[in-house]
Amino acid sequence: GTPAAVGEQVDHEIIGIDPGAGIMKATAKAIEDYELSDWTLIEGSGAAMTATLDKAIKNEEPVIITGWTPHWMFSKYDLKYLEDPKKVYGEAEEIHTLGRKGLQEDHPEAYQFLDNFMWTSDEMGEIMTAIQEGKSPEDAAKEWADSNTDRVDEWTKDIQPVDGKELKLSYVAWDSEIASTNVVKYVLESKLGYKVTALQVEAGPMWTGVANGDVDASVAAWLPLTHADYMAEFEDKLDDLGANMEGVKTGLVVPSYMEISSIEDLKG
Ligand code: PBE
Repeated sequence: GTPAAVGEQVDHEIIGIDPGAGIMKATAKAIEDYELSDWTLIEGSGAAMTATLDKAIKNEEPVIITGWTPHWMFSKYDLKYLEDPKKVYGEAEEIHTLGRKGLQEDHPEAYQFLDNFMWTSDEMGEIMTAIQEGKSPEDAAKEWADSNTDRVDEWTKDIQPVDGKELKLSYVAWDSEIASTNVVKYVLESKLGYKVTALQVEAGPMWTGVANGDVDASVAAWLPLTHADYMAEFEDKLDDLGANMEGVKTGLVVPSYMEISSIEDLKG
């Protein structure tokens, strides 16, 4: 229906995720910059957001979510990003790998692999879809890595395996980061001889853990915009190993059957 009707149909609610996510800060800014003062951003989790999306689509009802790519929801449902003429959600976003200070000296083998690790949204998407269809993250990551040995070999080329050294990764339970962290964990363990703990935490602690050295690395930093606040706070206390994926994106997402096309259409 018309923009005004859409607001009423969805109770002026945007379905968000966990409060520490960068996309929540960006959406709060979108509400300000697009003058959407009668709209509320609902906090929850990635899982609660996709459950709400699924229910709305089954009922062919309108719904507005905070979404991102890569994500399995774009292959499962017919969805579209709302245009963002003010570029509140940024442009040319990447996912970066972070290492704690001293990682390169203490774990040169892991560091080299983490520095080499770079893949595509299609590759991540294969794992995300397998998990969404019911595989455990561990099994999905293992099966992907075992059937893409050429990729794994590139990332681990000329690195000598270690003998059971322990390594800690941190990540947030976003579907994209569940996929990447499990692949990295599996390669570190099966190819490089590490014993890896993957700590599932909130976004703030994911960054502070690497910055204060409690955690060795994370492959879940979205930059330059999504985690800009965290980066500004911690950039001197950690190493940015650069992009492990390019061309990622965040924004407001709706089912394609909704008639609105821009965030500006939410006004009024
Ligand atoms: N995300 C997925 C995260 C980064 C990864 C877009 C939900 C965020 O908004 O912080």
